[in-house]
Order: sequence, then C-alpha cells, then structure tokens
Amino acid sequence: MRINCRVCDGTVEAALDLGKQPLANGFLGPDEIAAERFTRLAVGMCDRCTTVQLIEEVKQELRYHDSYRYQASGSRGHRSHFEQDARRFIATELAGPDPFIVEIGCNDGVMLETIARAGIRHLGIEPSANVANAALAKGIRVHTRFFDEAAGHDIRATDGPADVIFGANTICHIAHIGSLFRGVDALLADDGVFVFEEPYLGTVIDRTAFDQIYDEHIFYFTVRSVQAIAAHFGFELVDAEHIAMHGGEIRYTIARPGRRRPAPAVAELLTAEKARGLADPETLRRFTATVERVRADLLSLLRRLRAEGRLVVGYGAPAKCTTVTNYCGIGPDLLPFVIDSTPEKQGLLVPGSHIPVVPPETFTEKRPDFAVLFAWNHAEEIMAKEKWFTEAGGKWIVYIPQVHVAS
Ligand code: DWN
Ligand code: SAH
Ligand code: ZN
Repeated sequence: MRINCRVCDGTVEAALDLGKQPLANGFLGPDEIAAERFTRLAVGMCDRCTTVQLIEEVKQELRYHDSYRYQASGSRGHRSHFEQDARRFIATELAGPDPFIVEIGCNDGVMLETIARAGIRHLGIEPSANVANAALAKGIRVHTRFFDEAAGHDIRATDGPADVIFGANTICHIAHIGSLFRGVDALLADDGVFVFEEPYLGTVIDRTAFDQIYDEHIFYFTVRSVQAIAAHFGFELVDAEHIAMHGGEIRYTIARPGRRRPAPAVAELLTAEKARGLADPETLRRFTATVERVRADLLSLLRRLRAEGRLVVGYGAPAKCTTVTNYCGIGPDLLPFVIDSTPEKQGLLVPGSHIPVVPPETFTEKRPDFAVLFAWNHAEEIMAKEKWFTEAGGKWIVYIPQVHVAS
C-alpha cells in the first residue's frame, strides 16, 4: 500500500501494518456493534521529508464530534503538566503588553484555565463540542471548530495576531497539515511562536509503544521530519525538547525564518536521530518484528493465566487499549472487563474487542489476581492509588517495552 505524503507529496510506502482496526476512541454500546467501522491501520515513511504517517485516514468529522471520549483533565499528572506549560508561557512569550495565545485542541481547557485565571487574552479552538463546553464552563473563551487556514484568517481578523499558538497531542491529529500551517501563517505575530508537544517516533520505537499508533494519530513526528515540515511551509524549527508526557514526547518550537536563534538542542537531537537511523524506513520495518513479539508474549501469558483459573482484568481504557486488544486479538474471554475513571467510557465497550469498561470500584470489589496496565503512561499515579492491589498479592502486567509482570 502506498500514498502521497500529506506534507510534500513524496511517496509513503506501508512499513508497519497493525491490521483492520476500529476508531480508537469509538467506545460503543452493544447496539452499535453492527455499525462499527474498521480501517486498515498501517504507517509508512515519506521517501522525501521522512514524515511517518498513517496510510489510511478516517475523516476528522468521524473522529471528533459532540461525544468525544477523551478528557484531558482526567489525570493529576496531566493537569500539573499543563499548568506548568501555561505558567512558562505567562513568564516568557506572554510577558509583553496585551499578549494573546491561541490553543489548537484545547479539549476541556486543561491548559487554558491557568491562562484565563491570569486574565490573559486567549482563545481555544476545539471541534469536539462536549469537551469544548467543559472548557467554556471554566470561563475559557472557546470556538467549536476545526483549526485550518480559514480559522487562522478569521481569528486574525477578530482578535489580531497571536504571540503564541499552542497545541498538545493535537497537531499530529490533523491530516490537513498544509491548511493548518497556512492558518498558523495567517494568525501568528511576526515574532510569535508556534509550540506543539506530540508523541515522539523515537520513544514509540524505543518503548515498543505500538499502542500509540491509532486512527487519531495521523503523524509520528521526529525532529528531522518537523524541521522539514516547518521549512516546507515557510517556518523554522528553533527548539526541540524531550518531555515525559504520554511516555515520551517532544515539544517543538517553530518561528518565522530568522526571527529566533535555533537552540543547540535542535542540532543535537538531529545528530542523535541520524546515529540511530530514525529516518531510515528499515528501522520502521524492523520494528514490526518487535511488535509481533509483544503480541505473542502477551497472548501466551494471558492464555496461561486463564488456564490456571486466575482473574486477569485491564486497567485504564485509553485509546492505546483499543490498538493493543484489537492487534493482539484480546477479548472478554481473556479480560472480562477494563477499569476506567472516565464516566463517559463506563458502561460502554472497548472499540473492536468489545471488552466492557467498568468504574474503578469494580477493581476493589473483584480483587483480581493480575491487571494489564493499558494506561502505562500513568503508571506512577495509578500504582500509588492502587497500592492495596500489590499489597494484597495482585500483580501488574506491563507490555512496555516488553511483556513482564511487575509487582
Ligand atoms: O492523543 C491523545 C491523548 C492526548 O489522549 C488522544 N488522541 C486520546 C488520548 O489518548 P489516551 O486515551 O491513550 O490517553 P491517556 O491519558 O493515556 O488515557 C488514560 C486513560 O486511563 C483515560 O481513559 C483515563 C484512565 N485513567 C484511569 O482509569 N485511572 C487514568 C488515570 C490516571 C487513572 O488513575
Ligand atoms: N490537548 C489535550 C487534548 C488532546 S486530544 C491534551 O494534550 O491532552 C486531541 C484534541 O484535538 C481533541 O480534543 C480533538 O477534538 C482536537 N482536535 C482534533 N482535530 C482538531 C483541529 N483540526 N483543530 C482543533 N482541535 C482539533
Ligand atoms: Zn513528505
């Protein structure tokens, strides 16, 4: 399978194929199973700009709507991270007279609420109406629409230039990347910055985090591909820094050419990526074998524990859980239920694998022997909260970077 690159029109050949998969956040009721949609989940690398991207794409209107299941404020760790992001902007890029920040994909306002409390001019652009309304309820200014070229011009006309345009785990979700950057070009102040933090292909491969591959994640960025994307659309990558979010991401800072001195980190990370062959399609093809190994090991462990009559459940129903359970063929026969703290997911089924999602109380009621930690990027917060589980002899099954039983 091959497509034209969404960035530069180069050729993208499928290098890793996780089979037919549902919408990762398409949690559903039993009556919706018949209408469930599946697309082939495969990624490849552009032979020109090296951007890794999905081969097939689900229309954005099917992915983002008025019952989007992910709420960014659902974890203490994320709330703290985004408050720090906001405070950093307030102390730096927003320290001038009458500053203005726009967040693309503000979700429930997890970052903008600190900006709004500080009385700084802001605007959230969020197409999923349910989470946009949660942000509005916090007193945040939000427009419910998809950010694109038209949105950039509209906001410039009503609010003037933005000193900061920010996106977190959102820019990699936007297939119309050319329109996105033309919108940024229309909206960004001459000396403004476009800052976005997204899952890092280097970490996905290092940690065997193949579960970060799903329909919402159109792009899997590297420093090299973001530098090429920025240049392609008339901008310059001026900073790149590793951050711990979602198991390992990079925060990219982009400016208009010559406006900011590129930080040494850009050259350093480019050198490190070259040394590990991150721009070599062979690296992606070799990753397939590692992913297949995790599938084999996880399945054989779950089947053995079932044969021994042990109760094994899932913990956390992130979008990542959808990829793992569907790619590995794990259903309710192996995991009778998955715990999740998101009310909007409870009582529904994991997309594709149709494992019931239940509230956290069920975890203490049923006292399982093992729990597969699908929300592994929240391990510290979850293991501390559920200390009783390991103290009672329970064991966590973690499949990152390989399948192992943690205690
Ligand atoms: O890219 C995306 C990121 C920002 O969020 C979106 N496309 C979708 C989503 O991805 P995810 O679902 O993998 O995100 P999380 O934050 O890993 O999801 C964690 C899940 O675990 C949530 O459903 C909440 C749940 N949870 C829980 O049940 N108990 C989380 C914590 C911290 C807990 O204690
Ligand atoms: N920024 C939050 C939420 C990320 S989830 C966090 O990091 O936790 C991705 C969000 O991007 C969703 O709320 C989705 O509705 C939004 N989104 C998707 N496409 C978008 C677009 N074109 N413009 C603005 N937001 C978009
Ligand atoms: Zn390309």
